[in-house]
Amino acid sequence: MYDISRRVFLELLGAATAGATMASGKLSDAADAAVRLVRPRPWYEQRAGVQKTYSYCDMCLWKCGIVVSTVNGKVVKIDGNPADPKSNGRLCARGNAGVAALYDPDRLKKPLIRVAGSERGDGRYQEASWQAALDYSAERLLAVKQQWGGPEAVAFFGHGTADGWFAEYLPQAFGSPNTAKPSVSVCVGPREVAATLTYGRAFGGHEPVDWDETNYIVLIGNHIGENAHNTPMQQLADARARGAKLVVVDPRFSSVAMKADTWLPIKPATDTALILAWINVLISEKLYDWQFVEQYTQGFGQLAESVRENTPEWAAQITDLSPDDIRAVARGLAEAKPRAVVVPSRHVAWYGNDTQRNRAIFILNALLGSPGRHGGFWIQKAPWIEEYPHPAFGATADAGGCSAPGDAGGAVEAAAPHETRPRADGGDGIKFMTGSVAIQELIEPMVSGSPYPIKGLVNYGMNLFHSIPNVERTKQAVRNLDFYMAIDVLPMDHVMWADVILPEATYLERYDDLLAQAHKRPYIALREPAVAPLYDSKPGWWIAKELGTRLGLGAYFPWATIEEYLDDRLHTVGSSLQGIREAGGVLIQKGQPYIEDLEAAKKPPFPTPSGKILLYNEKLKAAGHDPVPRYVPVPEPPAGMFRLTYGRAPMHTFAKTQNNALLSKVMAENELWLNTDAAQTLGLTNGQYVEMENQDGVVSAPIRLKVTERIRPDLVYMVHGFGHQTVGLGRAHGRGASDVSMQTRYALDPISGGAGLRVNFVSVRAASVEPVQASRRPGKAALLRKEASA
Ligand code: MGD
Ligand code: MGD
Ligand code: SF4
Repeated sequence: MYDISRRVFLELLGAATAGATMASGKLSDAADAAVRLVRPRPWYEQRAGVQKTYSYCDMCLWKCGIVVSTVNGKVVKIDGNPADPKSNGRLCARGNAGVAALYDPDRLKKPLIRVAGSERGDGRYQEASWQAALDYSAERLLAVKQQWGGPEAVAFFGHGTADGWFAEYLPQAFGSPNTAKPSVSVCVGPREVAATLTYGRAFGGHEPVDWDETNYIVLIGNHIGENAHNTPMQQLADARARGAKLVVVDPRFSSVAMKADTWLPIKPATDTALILAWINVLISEKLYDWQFVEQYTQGFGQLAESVRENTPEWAAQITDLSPDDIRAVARGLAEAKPRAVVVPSRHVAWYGNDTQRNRAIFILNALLGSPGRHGGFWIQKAPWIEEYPHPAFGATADAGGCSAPGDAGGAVEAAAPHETRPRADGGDGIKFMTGSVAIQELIEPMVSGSPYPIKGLVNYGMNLFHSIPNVERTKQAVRNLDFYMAIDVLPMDHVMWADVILPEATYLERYDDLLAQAHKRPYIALREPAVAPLYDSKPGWWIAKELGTRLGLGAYFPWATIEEYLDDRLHTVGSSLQGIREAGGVLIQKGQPYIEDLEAAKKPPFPTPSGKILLYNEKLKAAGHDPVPRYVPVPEPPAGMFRLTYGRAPMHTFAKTQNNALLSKVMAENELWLNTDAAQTLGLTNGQYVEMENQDGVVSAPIRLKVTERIRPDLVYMVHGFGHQTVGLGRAHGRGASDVSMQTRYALDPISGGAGLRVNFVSVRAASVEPVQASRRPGKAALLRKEASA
């Protein structure tokens, strides 16, 4: 079926192509629109009664805008929202596969309470009503608070859209500073601390790289394409199409390295030496942006003195790269400046010295004059929407009485004054990680009781046994808890250790808070349900409100419905729930998108004490750290062992999508990458199952071997997120191996609290046991029967 006749199409196309930009070989927008118009209408749009709902994707944390098509109460298709600045109407594989997350037959379906007398991890549960599960949870959390000296004895972990309720709002209302997300200390934390120590401001989760106008891009690690954040993938592709140069620094010939002009196969853990050598070339050859340096930086003299010896020849010996290649990239960057960026990576918790590596990157960019300039970094602006007004934290918590379920108002009683204990992650020692708590450092107080015991854990959508290093320590910590509660959608390994399991409705079945995004042009996006929650699942906001009310915190949830809450927030930007729907699910802030001219900026864009970029940082010096980054070697793999590294595959998100029916078809298990020569020495062949043994004698599950020239011989590489152990995950169980199970050690970054994960070493040998899934894999017919009966 076609939307318009062939004749109309030809007329339209003729008119459109007349103005087409044929020089570029592309059709004009009008022609492109005409082509789109006459495409056969997809099957799901040919049915009667297709309903469209606006939302944003939750298959990863990037949050692309989507339009969800529903027919007869069933979601049939998810498309990118063309009005959305992040998706631009396009989604990655995972975004498209959201339907299979909604209809996963293995989903958690009812609240569950662990059977009395069973051990954590036994997996023995009884179904409960929401009322019973929430009453019981609140009672146990209040008992922990009472028995262990206050609310700090309860930790709150969270990751995912509704983590604002569980890892920010609720803990603040409850009075616990021990609240953390894995996306900080096991991910981007060192980068953000480095940015603050250099530019006086965090870099920002939605990396403010001006891809649209840059002419020279350097990626360090950052494997865009495998790391499938939709917007940078599109922007990098466009930049390359425009002719921007691309350099990739990676010990592995990654997908993006294949697309690069230059691949620098660096020896792992030596990147700081390379960056210092680039700084050395810019300074010694006087190639830096001296006007920018003079006007916007301080400490140039000390920087120049500090890197004097860090020549390309010096770095070549450390990095295993050639001095000429190192010099060529520095000169290329200089030639393109200020439209040149050395992109700060996202997952940067690598070696425990990660803040200094990231500081070196920010300093290098400052020498190129790229911060706040076209083709460099733009300066993020906060979105213009206001928070929902709530009582001051700490003022309204009652002494622990439970309110009736659904009592939105809750009783506001006088707060019993409480001596707040400082956060338990050793935050005092990690001086510069202000605000965020190091998640892996909160495990220790659960094990040792020091500096004080943490005895309760509320976990919203955080993969406790797949995202934090030293899983055995985490299991020991969970065994020691008085109460552990998991709010999740799947029976993940850690979920099956909880005392209470609460099934959340998936993102396609619920409202969530508005996405208020500091983007190049700040914008607000709506998530609303496309279908009603399946089974007996409930949205996160509802669970937070009901639990909060039972904890005596009802005053913090004064709104009766989520629609009322969203509507009120939208009124602060002159819109409403209906208004944002009518606007296509997205409101984009009007006006100047970002600071174009640093000199015209009203406030100094670098809010350090002096208003200047700190090439030399006095505070670091005072705290006993290097004021200018220095290369510090980290331990090398012992003979016969390899450094264990890991990364992303475009069709999976962390450890949460391996059970997805569509995505597991594309990639059912991970592989271990090993260099061809190393494999030959070990007598191992491509495709066979192998196992790893790490420096502490821990042996991995069997994993298929990928023998390849695309990796240096001193490391192995695997995709993170496989090796699930719970049988409740019908597709993911027993598939591949888990990187985190081999990460029995991590290197704590003393500046940022980051957990460097690439400090584990493994030997590789033929697998001694059969892969579980291969030996019990059901036939296709059995799988179909299972799905049909679910
Ligand atoms: P990195 O760890 O920096 O991750 O993605 P990135 O920030 O890109 O990059 C992994 C790369 O580093 C690999 O290519 C590896 O070979 C290389 N590498 C290993 N050791 C070294 C070294 O010593 N030096 C150098 N230069 N390179 C090294 C993470 C990012 O991905 C994050 S943080 C999130 S939150 C998103 N998660 C995610 C996902 O789960 N799935 C998909 N498909 N995409 C994702 N995108 C994001
Ligand atoms: P996921 O595996 O995505 O990782 O850490 P996590 O966010 O903990 O776990 C998400 C959890 O949320 C799963 O239990 C999933 O079932 C659940 N979930 C999914 N959808 C929903 C929902 O709608 N509601 C609720 N309530 N739950 C839901 C990621 C973190 O891990 C990050 S950001 C990085 S960059 C690090 N990466 C990384 C690595 O690459 N290797 C190792 N070894 N560790 C790592 N840790 C860090
Ligand atoms: Fe969804 Fe992909 Fe966008 Fe992530 S990058 S939000 S998975 S479409």
